Amino acid sequence: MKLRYSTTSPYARKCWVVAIETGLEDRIEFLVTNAWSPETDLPKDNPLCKVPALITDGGEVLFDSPVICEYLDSLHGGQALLPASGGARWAQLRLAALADGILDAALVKRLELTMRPEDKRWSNWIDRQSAAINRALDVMEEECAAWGGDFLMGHIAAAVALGYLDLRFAAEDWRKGRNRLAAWYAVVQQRPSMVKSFPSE
Ligand SMILES: N[C@@H](CCC(=O)N[C@@H](CS)C(=O)NCC(=O)O)C(=O)O
Repeated sequence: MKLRYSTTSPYARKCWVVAIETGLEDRIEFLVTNAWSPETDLPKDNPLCKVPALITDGGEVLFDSPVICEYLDSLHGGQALLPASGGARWAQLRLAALADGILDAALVKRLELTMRPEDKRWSNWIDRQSAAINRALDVMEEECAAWGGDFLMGHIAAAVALGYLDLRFAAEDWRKGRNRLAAWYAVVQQRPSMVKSFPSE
């Protein structure tokens, strides 16, 4: 398999963490891809021109990150990162969606702040993203005590989202007023999968 990724893409990092956690990393060739380069050939694999994109051994291309993560989870014989059915499955899917929503809002905010000319920025739009991120973090703060020692699909997405906030919005300090979530993250960020996939510019 080949994973088109970038070293700072949190969506790609989720796939990388899943690959390590499931013991599949050695079966994947990692291909650094700059989705923003005008010369990129990424659209031949992903018409949306986004990373990550996974080219399977059969030559099929999978995107986006939740699909790739679930596909990888289907390839190993260990404990499923996404429970097959029941409440546990919905809990992980819901948490993963919450975490991906943080990423989506954070990325919109970052693009607005780094790519759009300053005089064309829309502060209400930026504030709306910040509010969504903060509400989602508050939900995680309320719920994380029940996550226990598991590191399943939703937990991976949550850890990667928090890591991305540290990378791009450190000054906003998501930990403030969220001691339980901060304590949870302090533990999971030390997992070998999180250490190895730590973003590099
Ligand atoms: N929903 C997608 C989001 C992927 C995404 O937005 N990737 C960014 C990099 S972090 C990208 O490639 N952006 C290029 C673009 O939006 O044109 C996923 O989960 O994979």
